[in-house]
Amino acid sequence: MEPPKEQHDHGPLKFPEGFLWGSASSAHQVEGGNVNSDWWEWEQKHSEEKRSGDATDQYNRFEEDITLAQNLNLNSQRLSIEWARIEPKPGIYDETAIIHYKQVLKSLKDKHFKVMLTLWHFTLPQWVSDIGGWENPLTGEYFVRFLKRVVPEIDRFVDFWVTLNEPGVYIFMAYLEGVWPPQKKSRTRALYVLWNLAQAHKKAYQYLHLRGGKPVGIAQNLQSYHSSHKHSLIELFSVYFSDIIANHTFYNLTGGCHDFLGINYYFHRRFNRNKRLFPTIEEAENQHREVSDLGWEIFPEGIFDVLEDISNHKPIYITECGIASTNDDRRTRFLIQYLSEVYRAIGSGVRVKGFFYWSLTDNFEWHEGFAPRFGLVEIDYKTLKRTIRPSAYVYSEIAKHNKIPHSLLRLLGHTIRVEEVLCYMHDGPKALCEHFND
Ligand code: IFM
Repeated sequence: MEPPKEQHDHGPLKFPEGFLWGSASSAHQVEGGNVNSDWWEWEQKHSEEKRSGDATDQYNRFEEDITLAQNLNLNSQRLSIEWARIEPKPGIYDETAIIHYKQVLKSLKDKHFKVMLTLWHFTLPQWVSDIGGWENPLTGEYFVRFLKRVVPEIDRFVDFWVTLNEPGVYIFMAYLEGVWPPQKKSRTRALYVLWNLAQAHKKAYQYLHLRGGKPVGIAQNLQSYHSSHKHSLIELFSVYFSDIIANHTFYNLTGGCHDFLGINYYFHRRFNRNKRLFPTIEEAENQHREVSDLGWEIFPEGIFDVLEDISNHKPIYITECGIASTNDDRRTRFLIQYLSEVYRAIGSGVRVKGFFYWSLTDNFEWHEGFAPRFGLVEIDYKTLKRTIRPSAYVYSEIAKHNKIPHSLLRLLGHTIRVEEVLCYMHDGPKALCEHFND
């Protein structure tokens, strides 16, 4: 009897027509010189390495960075404008800053990028922080006043609005961990801030949605949760409860005010009871799991899980996903693995429409300073010279062809070396196979 034929799926992972391939950044992390913000104030009280200073000087080098993104075949960009720059004093707007952002956005549109613009990405003008920041319900009013001043000037250059970036992470870092400004550790304040951010989003949504018909959403950090292999009831309960609190609360407070779901994916958490009364989250590093330079577990299946879980028939954009690593082979593997999982989610019916790698260049990683290297493009902080990392070419090829070649996936069983991937991309699978047979 003939043995059954082995089934092989040798096709490439072809993404839907019009898929957005981009990178994401935020103003404070790249621009430099954001002197009227609460973060700047915070940084001056910390050591040199924790100060954003000139950052990557993107404020002056935006043309160079936009050209880099264009040369890497990206068709979209997510960036933010800086409230503290535009409204450095209450009700006083800096025309030069507005003109600057118009130039940046126009340059993107001239090069045919789809533009996703974030309106608040963690930083506040110092004067807003002085009146209590997001603890004060007036901040939401001021935020919308700021939008009413700036949006009419720029909306012709924008395709998607992101009102708020990662409200949950902000609340956690600033009000529960007490690490980020205003460094207030208080659950009550955290709840006020949550409520005020939700109200601010709703008001901003109504204003933006009604005026231009461009889709409006938030960028929400979603975490994937699992229990340890023992699956005790209390572990399963922790998974369920954490998912509701971390992933769904903000959506529950702002239901109906999202034209799309923006998902930032970085974290996988595993609960383990391990003879204790209550389970705790395992440190991935101690479990010998692969982690980034920040100790964050590399868990590609997690992005599939959160996409499946959140999917509600609205279009979804991965507004951020990236890895801090000085090992570019690891970044290459990360990209192929995570994008394969995004593809799998699309195949199972989730409407993912785009992927924005965090980030185009290395940048200022908040209280971690400049050490974490997220960039497709390396920054030499002494000279501010940009150097394209090899992994960027892999991403670029995927973006250009709108697909992951199947033979790239075969590499996942091996220790990926980015040179081999590039050799494959330029000379075809034969060259790569030969390489492996060496
Ligand atoms: O750098 C941050 C960004 O500001 C928000 N999302 C996560 C990124 C990496 O930590």
